[in-house]
Amino acid sequence: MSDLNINLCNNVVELKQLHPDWGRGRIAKYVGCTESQVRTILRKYNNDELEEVVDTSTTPDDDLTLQKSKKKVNTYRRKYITALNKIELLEEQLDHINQISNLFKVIVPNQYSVLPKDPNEAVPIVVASDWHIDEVVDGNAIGNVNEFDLDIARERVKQFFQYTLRLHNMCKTESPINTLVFAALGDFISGWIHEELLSSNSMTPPEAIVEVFNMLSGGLKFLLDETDIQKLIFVGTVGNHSRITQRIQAKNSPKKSYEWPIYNFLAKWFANSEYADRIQFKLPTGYFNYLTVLNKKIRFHHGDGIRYNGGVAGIHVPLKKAIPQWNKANKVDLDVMGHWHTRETSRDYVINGSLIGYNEYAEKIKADYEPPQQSFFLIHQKFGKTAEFPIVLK
Ligand SMILES: [Mn+2]
Repeated sequence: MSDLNINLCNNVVELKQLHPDWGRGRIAKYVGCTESQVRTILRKYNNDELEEVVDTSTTPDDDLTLQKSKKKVNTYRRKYITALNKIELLEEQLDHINQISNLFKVIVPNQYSVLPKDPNEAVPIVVASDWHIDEVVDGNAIGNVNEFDLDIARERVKQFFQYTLRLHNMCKTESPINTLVFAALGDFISGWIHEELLSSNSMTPPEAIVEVFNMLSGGLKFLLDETDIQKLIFVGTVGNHSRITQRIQAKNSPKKSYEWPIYNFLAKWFANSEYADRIQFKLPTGYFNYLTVLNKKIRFHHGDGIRYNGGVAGIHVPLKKAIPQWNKANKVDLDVMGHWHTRETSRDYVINGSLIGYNEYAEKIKADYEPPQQSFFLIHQKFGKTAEFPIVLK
């Protein structure tokens, strides 16, 4: 052991105790000696010959001091290892952060700008039909899902015009609106076509048409007053309920209806008013009434020209058969009708809801329930039929 000093021996032994997995080469490198010196020291230590290397020249006090120093060194060594582990962990975290930063460079949300106001014109079409203002619906008879009389009719008609104005104003914020189409599609009164109506209606048909005239003239005047539309086009068709004949007749049908005088009086009344140059009337000449709106040809009718006997697919199937047949004579882009008291809309047709709402007859024929409502939609220069809103009246 002459060439091995006591400190070297202690360091080698201690290091081996701390790191049993370290090889001789690593220990030698760490303490600054040769591998063969490490082998010699460890062999001696393992053979309990280590006491031979104990330096007897030192005093106990020297040994105590040395022992304390060694403990300190060990403490610092442990701290150093802990610090190294901590650095390793932090480096890993930094690596994660760098990866996320690189990801952010790839995920860049697209930037969009707000469109300027649409330059394309839009024409609102509001559909008024199936008001049945003279009919009385007893709420108790239909589980109180609806009730109807003249007062309720007046309230719903008022709301109908108010909501029409609101929808017009809403649409106008994005697209220019110069024209509004008001489609009056019939059955404004129930009339006396059935005995039960004769005995239960709140008014006679002549009384009722005066009331309808007041409602329509007031409502149209309201729309002209409250908007800056240049042209309000009134398109009229007559309903089956307003007929004056016992059965529906195909010939000259518009002139056999109480709605004929209503529409004609309206046209005359407005022609003699301050609104004359802002409103025009397209009175019915047959079952259909055609109007072209922004290059879209539209066929308006009451809707009783379709036969439907309650199939599960609803009115859609008979309509899909009827429209191509009608189109053979006169091709249109859109059919707009009422009569069925159930608001529907499809690619090539619009069916209006009713103002009277669910009644005893609807219950009897198992019609779909819906709240009283009317239709409002836009014909847009670019998109065609769009922006379809129910005007719900409750
Ligand atoms: Mn009808």
